[in-house]
Amino acid sequence: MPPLIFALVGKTGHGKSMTANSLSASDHFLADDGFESVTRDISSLLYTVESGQQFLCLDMPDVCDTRLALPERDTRMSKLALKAPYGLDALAFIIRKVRMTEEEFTSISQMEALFGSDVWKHAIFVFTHCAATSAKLEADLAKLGEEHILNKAIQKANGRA
Ligand SMILES: Nc1nc2c(ncn2[C@@H]2O[C@H](COP(=O)(O)OP(=O)(O)O)[C@@H](O)[C@H]2O)c(=O)[nH]1
Ligand SMILES: [Mg+2]
Repeated sequence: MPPLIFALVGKTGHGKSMTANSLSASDHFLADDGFESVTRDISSLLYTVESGQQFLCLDMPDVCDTRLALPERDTRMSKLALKAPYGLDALAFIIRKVRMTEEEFTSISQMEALFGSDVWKHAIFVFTHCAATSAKLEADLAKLGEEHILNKAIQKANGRA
């Protein structure tokens, strides 16, 4: 069975590396609050779960940082193409729940521009810094309203949050 390939995207400090460690049951990915740890490269790890299925996890630097010059954002995306030349099976959007800003929402809409309109078919939304139950998370999302960019994106992703 070929490995399933997925990438973690989202803003720096929102918990991509920590989620990558949890999923792979490793401490391979450097999870840190320190600014120095901010990396421009993709960290990757191939791991096998109990069923024997292999996963290739790609921990991405922020590709939606609007402060970055376009060539740097392109470089980050092209590094992904090198790591996964045949594309991704899934894309996990890591969102720090306690700090959902407008910029965060804008970066969700940018995903379609970066990864194409099919992106939602492969998207999974992961909320970090979220001690609440899933019912509370659902209630908080509902408060944003159906037309909210985040709820529309989750809807397009078939509710995978
Ligand atoms: N309390 C809490 N801390 C988290 C969670 N996810 C990440 N962190 C912490 O937030 C900081 C940034 O996480 P990191 O994975 O490095 O973020 P990245 O820049 O997106 O890779 C680290 O100090 C993590 O330990 C979470 O769900 N809850
Ligand atoms: Mg990281």
